[in-house]
Amino acid sequence: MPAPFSYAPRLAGVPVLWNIMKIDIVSVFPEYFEVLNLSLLGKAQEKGLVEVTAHNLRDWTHDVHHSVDDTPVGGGAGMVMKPEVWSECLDELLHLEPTTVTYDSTVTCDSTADADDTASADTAESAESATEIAANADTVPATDRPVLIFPNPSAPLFTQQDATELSHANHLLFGCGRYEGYDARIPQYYRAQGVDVREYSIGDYVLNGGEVAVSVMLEAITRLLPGFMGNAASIVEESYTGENALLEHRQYTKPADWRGIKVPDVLLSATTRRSTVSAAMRRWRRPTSCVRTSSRRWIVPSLTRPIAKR
Ligand code: 6GU
Repeated sequence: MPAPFSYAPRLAGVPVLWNIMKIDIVSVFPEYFEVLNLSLLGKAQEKGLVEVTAHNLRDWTHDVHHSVDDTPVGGGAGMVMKPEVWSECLDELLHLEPTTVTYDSTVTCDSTADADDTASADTAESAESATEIAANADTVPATDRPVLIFPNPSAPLFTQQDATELSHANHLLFGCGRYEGYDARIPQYYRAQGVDVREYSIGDYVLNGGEVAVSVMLEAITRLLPGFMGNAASIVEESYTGENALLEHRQYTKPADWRGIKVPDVLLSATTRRSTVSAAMRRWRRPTSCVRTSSRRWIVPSLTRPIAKR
């Protein structure tokens, strides 16, 4: 029976066995990820919380030019990353044998419920149905299966909820696309093999490749691992986390009056000990968070939740 699945951050008192999270990154610029040895993620590697390996996709090529891309079928600008090179690499890292996928080409399906693609029924593009083979596999908690993640500007947005969910996985494998992207059959094939495949965008703008997006996702995921950050409460309280996922209220430190701008009185009078949040403070913070959230995001916060516990 699968373990109960929770979106709660790992730090919220959930008993966790000590697992090293294995992270593989595949890129044509693996040096880019040397930066991960610095700062907190470097410390997390030293502490044995995570093990990050950046691989060079070109190591899986066989031609003299080590080519990883080709011109797009159907025309268009730029180059598309070839499926053969990726599959040799991913098969090795995921310990899979190469197979041929059989599927019903009249049924269309994509894990990201891509309605545009499924609408064009008579094209090879519509043959997303291979994913159906693995449809049930998507209900298994991420923890037990490797998760293969492709950054893609056309994919659904990566959220804090995704970061929390992925922080429970034992093995993450990121595939960084470059050029105009990667052949769409790559995620399709690995879904059909039962791999938990995700495609995410980190925002509505275009980057040159997936490397920056992977760094962003990695930071969001790994800081949720138990023992990664000193202060567990700061993770539970911050923006996008928790039951109502509000943006955080404004923060102040001392002095109470700086260049004529004052800290709100309610916060000064409410301050007791560093870790204590009084009812008065909560009464000020929650409405300010609600106003911020509704004016800056397409989310209408619930005003019905009690503002403060007594
Ligand atoms: Cl995941 N990739 C690229 N190339 N550009 C992006 C992105 C990803 N997310 C936003 N822009």
